[in-house]
Amino acid sequence: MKYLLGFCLAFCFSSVSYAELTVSKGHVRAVPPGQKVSVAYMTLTNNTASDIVLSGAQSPDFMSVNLHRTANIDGIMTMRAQDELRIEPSQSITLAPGGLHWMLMGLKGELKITDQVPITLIFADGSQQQLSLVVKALVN
Ligand SMILES: [Cu+2]
Repeated sequence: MKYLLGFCLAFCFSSVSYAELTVSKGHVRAVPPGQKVSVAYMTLTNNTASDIVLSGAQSPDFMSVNLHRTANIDGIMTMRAQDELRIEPSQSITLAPGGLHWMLMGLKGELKITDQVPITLIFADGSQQQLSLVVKALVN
């Protein structure tokens, strides 16, 4: 938390976009050695008076980061890729097990509990927001 605060103090006020979207409860799920796929969860809150549209994300620790939505279709749990995520003014959207999540594919190293994973959120207007998410065990 100290690290995140320091990061925020250093960078949050250099660009308006950093204060517009609050990211809380962000974490990446730890995976057993050899497993190359994980997920990231977080709560996104729009503090502005206009819509914020997320169009993707990337991380140096993974080959790809994609937004997915888990859905129960005719009794079968499936994941559908989402092209974008629109967050309306004052709205909070929670990415959590059973719903929206960042699908992290192609893990390049290892994910150990308490590690920090850098993730860059990419918005439809081309702006970006840097995050550092802590790695947690399977449970929330
Ligand atoms: Cu997924």
